[in-house]
Amino acid sequence: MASRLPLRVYYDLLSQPSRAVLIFLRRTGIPHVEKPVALRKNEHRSPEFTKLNPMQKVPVIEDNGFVLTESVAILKYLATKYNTPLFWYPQEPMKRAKVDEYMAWQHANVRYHTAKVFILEMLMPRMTGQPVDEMKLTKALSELKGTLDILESMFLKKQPFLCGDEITLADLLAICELMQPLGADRDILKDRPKLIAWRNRVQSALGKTFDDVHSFLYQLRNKARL
Ligand SMILES: N[C@@H](CCC(=O)N[C@@H](CS)C(=O)NCC(=O)O)C(=O)O
Repeated sequence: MASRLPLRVYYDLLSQPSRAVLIFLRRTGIPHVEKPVALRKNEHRSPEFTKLNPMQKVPVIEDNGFVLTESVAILKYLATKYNTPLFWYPQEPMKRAKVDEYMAWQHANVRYHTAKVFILEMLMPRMTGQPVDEMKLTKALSELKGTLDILESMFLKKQPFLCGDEITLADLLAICELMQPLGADRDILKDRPKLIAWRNRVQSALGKTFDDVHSFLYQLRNKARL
């Protein structure tokens, strides 16, 4: 019988969707091998990695020869293939549809707006040596406000997690995006008690894995404080 290769995950800890996939793998105990790909060293542009993912992005998984990109597809695949506890990605059609609804929405909303703030406040000044463009940052923060309002008024209107009473893949993807501006010491949930309470619930559901996977982001935050 042909031997099965262990599942490999290619990731960078500064990549929000990578962190979501890594947390899921560690938290659910799916056996895997972790392969860091340092974006800041351009390792994602190496011929070897480009062969694996011509889009030159992380995360990627390789499961016994099956290569998959895109965090949402990866998380759904892992939950289904490895029979993880049902609360992550429920089978009941309406519950599942609500998780899918969030995951379809988040790319152009939560991800887009939080990443923009992080890029303007942290990445651009580092890459160009120029100070933060305050006008652009103010605009990005005001656009982000609308997205945070929707999280509170729609997704968390009458339930503890984004899609119901238990944590799902939606919460996992969301928390990793919402944490990103913290790298520049900006807590975008500050002054939003409803979202802070949700973050606390998600963090305690994820346990130590959450802080482990965010360790690099915390280091950046600490440097930004100096
Ligand atoms: N839609 C993709 C996004 C992947 C993505 O944009 N990854 C970024 C890091 S967060 C990346 O690898 N960027 C490298 C580049 O674009 O050069 C997903 O959800 O997995």
